Amino acid sequence: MSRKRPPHRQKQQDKQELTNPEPIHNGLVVASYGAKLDVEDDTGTIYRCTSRRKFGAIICGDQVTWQSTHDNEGVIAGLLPRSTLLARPDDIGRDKPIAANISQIIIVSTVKALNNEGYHLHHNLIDRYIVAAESLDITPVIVVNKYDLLTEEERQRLVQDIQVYTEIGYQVIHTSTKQAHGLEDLTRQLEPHTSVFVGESGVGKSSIIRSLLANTEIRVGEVSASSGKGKHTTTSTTLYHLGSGGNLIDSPGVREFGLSKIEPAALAYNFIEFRPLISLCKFNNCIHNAEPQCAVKQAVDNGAINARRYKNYLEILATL
Ligand SMILES: Nc1nc2c(ncn2[C@@H]2O[C@H](COP(=O)(O)OP(=O)(O)OP(=O)(O)O)[C@@H](O)[C@H]2O)c(=O)[nH]1
Ligand SMILES: [Mg+2]
Ligand SMILES: [Zn+2]
Repeated sequence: MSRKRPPHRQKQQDKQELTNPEPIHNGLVVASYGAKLDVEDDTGTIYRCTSRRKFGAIICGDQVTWQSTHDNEGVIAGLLPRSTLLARPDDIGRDKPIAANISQIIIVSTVKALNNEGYHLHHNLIDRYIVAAESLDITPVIVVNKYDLLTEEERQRLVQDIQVYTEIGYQVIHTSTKQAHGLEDLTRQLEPHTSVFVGESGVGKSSIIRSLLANTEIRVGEVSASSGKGKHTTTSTTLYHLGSGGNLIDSPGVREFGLSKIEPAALAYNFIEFRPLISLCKFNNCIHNAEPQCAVKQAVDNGAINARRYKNYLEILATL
């Protein structure tokens, strides 16, 4: 439900906008805190800007126009069209935008998420983010962090678990911020892009970004071993410039990632290894679930499609 502004106040505001004599600048949103935005101008100076309800949610990565009001403060004058928008449904099913104009999604994962205990790789979450990326027609990259914490046995298991992604054509990079492992490979992958880092809380998104931006101060969690307190979990989405080119967007960790806008019939298309088979199913409206003579299910049965990917497909299908 949206509350309408009383008409006289709206008029006043429009008049104010029309009469603001300040020049209009272009800017890039580098952080958003609800109605307050940090907007960077061409020279790299950041202005704290207020937005207006009529623009809807403006988020990290957005290109805007704005006008100065006071020193280092301003007001948003317009929102430029977006090339891409990553969003997720909030608790009540409304779309909550995460980042705009991204060209790559970095899915950060680890087998040692919270407390560094036990082997745990969240395949379902990885597959959901892959679907989100494919549905935006952008490439996901899978980063598995905290390599330093793994035993030899766990490393071998991880290679097996993650192999399916390299087989279907995705890049997988193993990283450690403690041993500076894999970070050069990752940097090369990031350079031409605006990349959003996503994944569970505690997997090391901010740590990786901090390692890549050695000179920029960003808040990263360190849990004190004695108290377990003092964890700096990321609470707002922030964009950073990579020295060698490219932008990195750090986002708060999630527990789950819901997919909102995907039609059940379109889901299979976002599992890239299913794509060549879709037209071979007997029924052209096949959703590869219970239909007879389904080419996708046949491929699962003969091992050409990974059974876990198919299981996650069915799980996601059930939520749409
Ligand atoms: N051993 C080890 N610990 C790591 C590594 N990377 C990050 N950590 C630790 O993991 C914890 C969480 O790291 P963060 O970078 O805050 O994780 P995050 O993904 O940004 O978490 P949220 O902001 O809550 O989403 C911190 O204590 C880091 O020091 C790594 O490669 N190896
Ligand atoms: Mg973080
Ligand atoms: Zn089918």
